[in-house]
Amino acid sequence: MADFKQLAEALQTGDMEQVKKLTTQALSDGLGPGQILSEGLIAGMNVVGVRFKNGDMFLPEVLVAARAMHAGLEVLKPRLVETGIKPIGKMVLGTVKGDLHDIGKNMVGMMLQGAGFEVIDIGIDCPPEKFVEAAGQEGIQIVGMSALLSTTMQNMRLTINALQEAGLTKNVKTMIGGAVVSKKFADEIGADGYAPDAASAVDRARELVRLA
Ligand code: B1M
Repeated sequence: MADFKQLAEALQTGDMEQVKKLTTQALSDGLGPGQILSEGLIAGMNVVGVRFKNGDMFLPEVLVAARAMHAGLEVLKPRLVETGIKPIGKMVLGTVKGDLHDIGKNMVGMMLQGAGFEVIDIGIDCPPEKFVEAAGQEGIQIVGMSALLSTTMQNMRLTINALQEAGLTKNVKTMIGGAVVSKKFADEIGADGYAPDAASAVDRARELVRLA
């Protein structure tokens, strides 16, 4: 019989093969994909998020755990689609114009997906109009922006202005993050949320979905 504790532990240690095996086994034992997702994969990823936030786990380990999470999600995906489990929120995520850094953004995206969000990743070096186009899609509740350079952080302001001009900020909340930005900067440019790391980004996104 599938063991969720074992699955969550395999995820935390980034054992991709074991995660795939235990996820497949759980499905063939007749367990629901939603339960496997929440009690196995997300439970494991939540621990990773907390340990990373507390400094007990480092970036390479988080990336390996995130890769294992993806492997498990790939196994579950067809069954999740069949059962029609609704994502808890839908968001767009990208690195702003002029900025090519994406490691942090990808981590944030994976953590959000792990927490049950549908994430539309629009990539790096995204001009405001690309964010506007993506944010106009059906059901988008949050637009997430990442920036790592002091020269590109101002493009977050331009993106928020563009979203406002397009009339999208009534229904869509904005969230920013990245090493160069802060809560103070978020307030200054009118962003609805700021998160200093991937685990906090999940908490903030949960709050923003309630407001959207
Ligand atoms: Co660049 N780089 N880089 N770089 N790079 C930094 C950012 C820098 C601090 C290094 C330094 O000088 N000490 C510096 C920026 C200085 C500044 O502006 N204040 C810098 C520079 C100057 C540059 C270039 C200009 C260098 C050059 O060419 N002269 C150039 C610019 C290219 C461009 O973007 N146009 C450049 C290029 C690169 C590489 C391509 C070589 C590579 C990026 C590879 C890639 O991303 N695919 C790179 C890297 C790797 C770094 C460092 C070493 C590491 C960044 C990283 O991935 N951190 C970085 C120095 C450093 O940070 N120690 C540096 C790990 C990652 C997990 O953290 O991205 O902060 P982070 O994400 C965190 C949080 O910030 C938060 O959650 C994440 C997980 O906890 N977060 C969000 C991020 N996005 C979020 C969004 C959210 C919420 C939270 O909501 C939507």
